Amino acid sequence: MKPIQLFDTASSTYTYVLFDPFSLDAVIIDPVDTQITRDLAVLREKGLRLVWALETHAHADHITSAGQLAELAGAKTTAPAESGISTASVLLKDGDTLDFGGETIRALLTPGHTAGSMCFVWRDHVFTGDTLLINGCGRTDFQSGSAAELYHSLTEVLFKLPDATKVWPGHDYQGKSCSSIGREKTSNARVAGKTQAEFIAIMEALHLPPPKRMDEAVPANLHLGLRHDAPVPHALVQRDADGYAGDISVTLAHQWWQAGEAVLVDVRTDAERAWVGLVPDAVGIAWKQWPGMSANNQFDQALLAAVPAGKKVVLLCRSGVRSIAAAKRATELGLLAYNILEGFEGDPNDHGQRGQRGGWRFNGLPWRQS
Ligand SMILES: N[C@@H](CCC(=O)N[C@@H](CS)C(=O)NCC(=O)O)C(=O)O
Ligand SMILES: [Fe+2]
Repeated sequence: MKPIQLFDTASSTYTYVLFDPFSLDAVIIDPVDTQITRDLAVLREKGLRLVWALETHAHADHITSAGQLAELAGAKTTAPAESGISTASVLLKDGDTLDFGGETIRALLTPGHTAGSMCFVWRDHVFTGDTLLINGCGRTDFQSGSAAELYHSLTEVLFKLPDATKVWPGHDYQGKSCSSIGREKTSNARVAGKTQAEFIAIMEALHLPPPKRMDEAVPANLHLGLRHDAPVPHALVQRDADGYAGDISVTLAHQWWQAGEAVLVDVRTDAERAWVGLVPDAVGIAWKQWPGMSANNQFDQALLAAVPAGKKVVLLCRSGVRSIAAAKRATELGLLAYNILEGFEGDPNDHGQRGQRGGWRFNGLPWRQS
């Protein structure tokens, strides 16, 4: 089993996709915002379900797409607890594990490039972020970097892995793609055979120019690439006077769903859902599937059965017409009901956290393959 290695030429960043061949549950490591279409296409082509989006650290040279992947592909996000990335669903500590299907990833805390940097071990592979590069290592001159700590992380943590462990770096600036612990231990120009003092001297003498996009990238990455500072039009418009609780954006719906606060209900017909696909994580309960059906009793029963007490219900359809009618009905039934703005086709004017995207689609790709 090998990881899928993907490269972003603008930032020389490697992104990795790992998957369990049986369940097709997948993980992505260090995704790049400008490559999200490529990454979603890879997932779709292979029929993978993205379970986790992992960050090795808060990057200084490019912006992550982890936040967007959470919204679009339904992934849960993780980041090192000490990375300062506050919005990840799970903050990892040294030795924590993450499961995807029958596979497990183990997090190793490897400070040095940044204070919170982590590497991830999967089978006989290690994803080293910017801690260990091929014949190099991450710089240590910003983001709480420390050459002394990096020396320890390299020699006492990574080099203690079996020599045959394959090394998959977060960047390569010379066209190299994979190495091994054994090879780096014996031939890495910065660290092999060096004392800690020699290593620190090498790092201090690098005098690298700052990454070009640093000022923009670091603050964005602390929010997983989502622009929390930007206004989010239509995030929640109260509609109590109209007979239901409110209209909400897809972003907010997704947040509520991730937090376990709301049930998503897709009220399109079975035929529509079969054609376009069920919105992932939504329950399909068609609104007036059979015209003339008296009192739509079947809808009422199914809806009440789907929404546990204390949870909100968020309704969606193709264009936002039926979901409003359904939200009003749900309110009559005693539920706290919201409508998703513009429905499945999306709101092209929602330029909030979701940037240029609209609704459940991004560049024509569904929010997530179900
Ligand atoms: N030239 C690149 C900066 C590259 C850079 O500084 N990369 C960091 C990783 S975020 C590093 O640690 N590089 C190590 C090195 O170049 O030896 C840019 O402007 O984005
Ligand atoms: Fe970095």
